[in-house]
Amino acid sequence: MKNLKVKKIINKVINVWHDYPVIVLYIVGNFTNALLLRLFTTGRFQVRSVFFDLAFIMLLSGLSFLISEKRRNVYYFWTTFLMVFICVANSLYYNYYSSFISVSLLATSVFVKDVGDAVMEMVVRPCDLTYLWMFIALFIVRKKESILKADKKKCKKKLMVSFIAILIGCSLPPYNSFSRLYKLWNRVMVLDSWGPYVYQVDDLVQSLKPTFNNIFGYDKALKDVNDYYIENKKTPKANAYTGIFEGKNVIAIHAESLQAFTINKAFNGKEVTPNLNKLISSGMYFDNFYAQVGVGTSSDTEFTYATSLLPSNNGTVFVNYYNDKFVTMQNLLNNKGYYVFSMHGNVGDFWNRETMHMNMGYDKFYSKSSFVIDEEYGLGLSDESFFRQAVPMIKEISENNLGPYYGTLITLTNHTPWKDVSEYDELDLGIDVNINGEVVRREYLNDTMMGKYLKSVNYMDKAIGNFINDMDEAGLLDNTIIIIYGDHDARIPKKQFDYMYNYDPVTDSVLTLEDENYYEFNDYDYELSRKVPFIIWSKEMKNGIVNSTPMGMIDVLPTLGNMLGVYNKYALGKDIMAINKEDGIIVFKDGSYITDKLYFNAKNSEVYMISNGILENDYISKRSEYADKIVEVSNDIIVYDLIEKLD
Ligand code: GP9
Ligand code: MN
Repeated sequence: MKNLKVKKIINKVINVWHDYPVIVLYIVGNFTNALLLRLFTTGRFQVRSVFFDLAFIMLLSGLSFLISEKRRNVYYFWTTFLMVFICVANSLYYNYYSSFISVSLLATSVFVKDVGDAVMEMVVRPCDLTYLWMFIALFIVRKKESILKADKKKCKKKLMVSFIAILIGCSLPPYNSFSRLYKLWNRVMVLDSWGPYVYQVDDLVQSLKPTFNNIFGYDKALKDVNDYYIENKKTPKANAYTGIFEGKNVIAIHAESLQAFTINKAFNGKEVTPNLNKLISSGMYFDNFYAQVGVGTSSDTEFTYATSLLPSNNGTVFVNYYNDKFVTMQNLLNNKGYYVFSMHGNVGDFWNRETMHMNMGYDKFYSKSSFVIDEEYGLGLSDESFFRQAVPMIKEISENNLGPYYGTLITLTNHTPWKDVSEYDELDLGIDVNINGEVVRREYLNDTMMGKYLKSVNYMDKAIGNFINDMDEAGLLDNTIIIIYGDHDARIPKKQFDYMYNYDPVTDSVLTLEDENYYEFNDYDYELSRKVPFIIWSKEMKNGIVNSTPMGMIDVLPTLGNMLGVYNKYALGKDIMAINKEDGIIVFKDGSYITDKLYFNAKNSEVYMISNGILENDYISKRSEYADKIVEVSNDIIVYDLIEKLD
């Protein structure tokens, strides 16, 4: 009896497959691809999200019955094309960024294209292309479909299944996923609980939001942000650092991909960053400092540094919101009589800088066309030539202006993939090891990605060192302070760190967990190693100060601004000189944060302890709430262009 029933079901399935292979393949194939995407990215499966995949595909297949049978295969092809595209793009993107792709990236893709070869080198894995099997399968079965007339009944049936799948999905945990779907700060969590297809539709809607912002949410955002500033009203309080640099010239060096672990690091007795180390030994060094970027990388850091707001979650400020009004370091200083300029050896429209720098309050942007291109590495003019040519230009600026100047010098050569490094490499990262009285050469880091990066940092350090000497010789350092910040981490894969820390030259192998000298560098150590340096230096400074308060790019304007005598009442960061170590917090765009005690990873809702000690009961909840608010207020200000509309 039981056997008969099973047989019947199997026969039915075979019949359905036999009669309607295209629809069956369409449903099963696209569903399988969504599962594969999870397998090749996060490796996590939330049961509820699987129901949303099903609901999405059933909805699309239901709608196909409203189309005449002649056109239906075209419909299946194009909707499958979109779903496969979603899987491939997200699979590739996740491997590089540990997050999922946004439609708003299309607007910034022109910049990603220029740095694309680096991306391609690192990310294409065979598994990222497995989703393409769907096209082959569809091609094979495409003509075998039984004729199904446009049929409203069939459409209704499929929509019903879709509706039931949505109901089941919604009844399963986690229950706070609606607010995640709405805010979309944490893309990984949204995909975890809603599946890739719903995630991408959500992302599309959120990316179009700025276009419709007058219809949706504007009033609420304005009220929320106004309330925030009323509740958190800050009045500037003077401290020991207030105005110490008032009236001084400032040169801020935006150091491409400079990570803090390179500082004070040496190989074969040679420091990677001898010049920066020297500046640190007499200046101020913030050694617990992080960039807070999103997809806008370099440009996001420029934005956060200048405004003390976090970058947007919907698109990139420089590309999508270049018309917005912001209070910036540049326009505050401009109002104080500073001449404010920027210099960069790449084309002016990269990251839309030409337009955005004017909006930020720069008087002039000297881009690639202002320089003689006598040496090119990677994306443009070499750092050495860039800095060499910058000195006479700064000299001219200082002579032509009565007031002080503020200049941002954006470096370029240390951009991934450090392809030309062999042309300027001066650092030997090999090891000579003595084995049984014989000297054996181990190449160690020389030909690795990490090695190329370290050599490239060493080159940038040399270019900065030469620049400071040239500035001094030109008499330009006497009334000038130098700021140096790493703009974001270099995205070197974790494996490269494991190798660097655990290579054993004697055995020419990499230590494993079982070895007593094994240096453990787990996923969270890797996250925490994304630190970048922040240095303030002037010729007069003699005794170095190291400040280890947790500090983000968002804190630069309140901290440095206080020293320069400017104040932005909309700043969301803190003056690091005015707070205790335990009050420092670095909030990232997805709601994750770092304090002196712990790292809270919002993607996984996990806590990684940095220091020992007992936490108050509400330590996490309080800070998570604070982090969410900072992300939300920043995003609202940007998306709804609120600065000039606040009370
Ligand atoms: C390009 C440079 C690099 O001009 O600033 O930008 P990034 O890829 O680091 O965002
Ligand atoms: Mn950069």
